[in-house]
Amino acid sequence: MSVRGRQFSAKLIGALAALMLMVTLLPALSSPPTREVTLVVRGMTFYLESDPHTPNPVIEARAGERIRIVLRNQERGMTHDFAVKDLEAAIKPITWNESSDVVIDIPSRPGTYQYVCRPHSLMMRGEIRVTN
Ligand SMILES: [Cu+2]
Repeated sequence: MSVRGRQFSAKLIGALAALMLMVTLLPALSSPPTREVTLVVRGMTFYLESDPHTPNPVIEARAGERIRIVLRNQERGMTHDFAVKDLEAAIKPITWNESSDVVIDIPSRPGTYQYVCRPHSLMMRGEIRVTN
């Protein structure tokens, strides 16, 4: 192959292509897998989608893991959001039947972090509990 009069071997081009593929794939391979946790809001209360009977549940997380919080607002006429101030994570306010999400990198040390719905933080609050 010839580019601007220079000769490039097929071997070199193959090696460059392989290198570019690695650079593209490396971030996906090196980042931790993301676990999805879905929170549903109804009656001014958070519920885990997997446990619809426990209000404002404790969200269990492992130190260093990456979670995606998916928020689903099932309360007609009310706007809700989600925020974990100490982890600088937030989902903007959403209305009925809307969903949104945020990815949170859980700290590498055990601890407890409060999550809230900011407009209704007195009623809608729970904890993310981080364990090893
Ligand atoms: Cu709310």
